[in-house]
Amino acid sequence: MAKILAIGLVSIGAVVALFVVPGVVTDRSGNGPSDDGGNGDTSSFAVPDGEPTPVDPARIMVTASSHLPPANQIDYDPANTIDGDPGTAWNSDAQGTEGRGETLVFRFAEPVDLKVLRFVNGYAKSSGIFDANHRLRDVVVRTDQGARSLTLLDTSDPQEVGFDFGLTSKVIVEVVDVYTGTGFADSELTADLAVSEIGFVAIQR
Ligand SMILES: [Ca+2]
Repeated sequence: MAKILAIGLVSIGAVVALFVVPGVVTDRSGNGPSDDGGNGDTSSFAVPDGEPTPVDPARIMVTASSHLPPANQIDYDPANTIDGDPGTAWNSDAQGTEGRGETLVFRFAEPVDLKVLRFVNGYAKSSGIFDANHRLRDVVVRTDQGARSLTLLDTSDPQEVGFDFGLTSKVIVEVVDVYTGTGFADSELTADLAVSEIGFVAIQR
């Protein structure tokens, strides 16, 4: 069953994704629409027509369950996930969890018909920093239409998943499991969960 769902996902991705990176994400849930996607009321919005295009980061507000305080003139704000720069990242301020249970919430200025999620996983600033920090592994993506479980690849290369996520005013990324970083030897720096970029391709008004 899982294999069939994964194949279905790839097929859909090939249709809707503009820049498909093959073999990106495994969909393990196949959950259909459910009522656990939050309280967004999109009933008054018609599904927009047209081609999927990247959602302008200026029309996204992002928050996180935690983030590291700035240090050495580097900040770790969740907004770093939508600044288009793989050299900046959100880092969780996870204590003993390696980032499991953390959430990122992206709210759109108006609902979009979401087709593709793009990720630059980990702290992609350099291979050493990427390896040292934790990376997303298993996540649950919640929209106004329901929830889906995804497994990301352990790479700093861009990866994406195409799927008909539906009309939604927000995306919540819940961290279920991580690829554990090696940490920083001979340093007081701590390893944290890092995500450099998350992008959204959608049919928009
Ligand atoms: Ca960034």
